[in-house]
Amino acid sequence: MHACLVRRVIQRTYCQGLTASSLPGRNDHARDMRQRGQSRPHGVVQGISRYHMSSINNSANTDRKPKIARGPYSDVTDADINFFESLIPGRVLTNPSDVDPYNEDWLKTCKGSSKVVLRPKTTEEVSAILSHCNERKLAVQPQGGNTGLVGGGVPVFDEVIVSTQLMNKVISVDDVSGAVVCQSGCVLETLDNHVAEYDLVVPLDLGAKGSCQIGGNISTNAGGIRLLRYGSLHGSVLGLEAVLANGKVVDCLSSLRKDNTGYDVKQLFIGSEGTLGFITAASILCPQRPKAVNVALLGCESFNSLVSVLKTVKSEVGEILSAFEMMDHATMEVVTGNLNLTCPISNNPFYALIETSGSNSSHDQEKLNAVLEKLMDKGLMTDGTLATDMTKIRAIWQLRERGAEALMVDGYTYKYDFSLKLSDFYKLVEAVRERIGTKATRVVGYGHLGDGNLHLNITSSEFKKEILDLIEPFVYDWVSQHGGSVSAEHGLGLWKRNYIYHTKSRAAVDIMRLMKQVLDPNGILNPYKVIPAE
Ligand code: FAD
Ligand code: 2HG
Ligand code: ZN
Repeated sequence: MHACLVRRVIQRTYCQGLTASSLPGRNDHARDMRQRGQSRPHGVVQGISRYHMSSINNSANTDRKPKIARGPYSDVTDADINFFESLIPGRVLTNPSDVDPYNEDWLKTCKGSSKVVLRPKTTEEVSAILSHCNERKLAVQPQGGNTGLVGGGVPVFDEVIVSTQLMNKVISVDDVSGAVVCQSGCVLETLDNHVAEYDLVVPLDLGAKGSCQIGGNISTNAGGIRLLRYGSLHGSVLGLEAVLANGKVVDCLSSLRKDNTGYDVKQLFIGSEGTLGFITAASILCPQRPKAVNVALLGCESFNSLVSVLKTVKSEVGEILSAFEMMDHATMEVVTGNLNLTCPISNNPFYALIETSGSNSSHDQEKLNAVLEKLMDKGLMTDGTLATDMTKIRAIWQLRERGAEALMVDGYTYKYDFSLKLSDFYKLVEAVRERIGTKATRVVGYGHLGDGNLHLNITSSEFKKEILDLIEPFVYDWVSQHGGSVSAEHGLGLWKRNYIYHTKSRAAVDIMRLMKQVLDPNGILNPYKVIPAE
């Protein structure tokens, strides 16, 4: 039986009909389509938003909103609007229908009531805006692509929204060092398409790439599917320019690989979710774009087999491994059921999505095939397919990347993002499933297995307090007791800030408060987020 399955894997590989030369990378598809005049080839998120707006809930679920008192901030006056209009003429939105989309998060779990959106184009404009807001004590909501999943990118009350939407210039590309300098509002996918022209790749990739912006990515220290290969943005960001709450510009926009002149100040802004400064530009170290990409989708009978697959794959093809993702059966059900996607292999309790990126396609395929054969022989996988052509690679990736979108079709999503030891990873999903029983529509587990990052999601037709109470604080306590993190990659935002102590020590949070006090003494930047309530 195993030999037969191995043959199937190999057959599928060779059925793709690709020659050993020039196998396209996943994002080369984007470039090909752009060259054919389609500007947003797989801008998944914008597509999702439109679909979601028209066919699912149309407004944020406010039942869940934590009870927070508005801070001691001023109200926006006509004089403020006039000031902004004189500063950035034609780029001040006040019409409620224009402002509305900026008030609500992608998940439709929170909605603010801001009356104004400012769309600066330059660092100087951001500086003048913040300086004015600081003097007037107006609260500010920094916003990028508004794809954040923790309620951190939208106002809680009437914060002035400062959007980086129009700050989308690429400043320079050094194709030898790989240093790419750009404004913070560059959309991740657009930036990646741009650097592809220089045979470079942005070392970050995620399902929201069609909408999220590099400034938002850096502010959340987004992880995504390539962290396994290229590490976190704390390493890939070479330099940053940020504007402090008082309008002062902090220029750390270096493109040097090595710079040990004192504290690495830029790190403060990476992952601080807009609470310490407003990022206006970044220098990112972009590696050489891989020439050969292969993707395998495997089915496994147990979570333990999945972990053994990871171990084997790391040891056999670790040098070309670029992603190792997992999905459980419930995830496959939701993406195939709610989005009409097709799974190319038989039903299994667990699935592994393995991507390799290298420079020699026939060599990589040979190595990957050899591993798959080994996994079959050991009985660690029951079925699998290997894709080398772009269409099939895309189709397989969609099964994993469109999980968040598929869940939204159910109605309401309770979304969690944990770091856990692999020995605990899936036990939490099972514990939650048992606890919730039939009260929820589904409990699913997927994530970046190679990084120990579990995405646990529960859905119901609408928000139900009864379900939330079964989930929280249970999941946070469980993760804390098992030495995990309550936010692996999405940040704390509004929803998770009060669970910070489940992962961070009091002393560490005290330092966070001190840093906030020093850099933003009036607390105007992204209030009510990240730092826990006193
Ligand atoms: P926003 O949502 O606009 O903002 C996020 C936070 O950053 C807010 O706190 C905001 O105030 C702050 N901010 C934004 N811009 C600036 C700035 N210029 N200066 C200072 N602060 C700023 N996340 C992952 O980590 N990994 C994934 O794999 C992943 N996949 C996703 C898939 C989907 C379908 C979706 C919808 C989201 C996904 N996310 C993922 C979450 C989200 O895309 C990331 O957090 C992303 O980095 C947010 O970028 P954004 O531009 O949309 O930021
Ligand atoms: C992903 O990895 C994103 O797909 C979203 O981080 C996670 O939907 C989620 O819970
Ligand atoms: Zn993720």
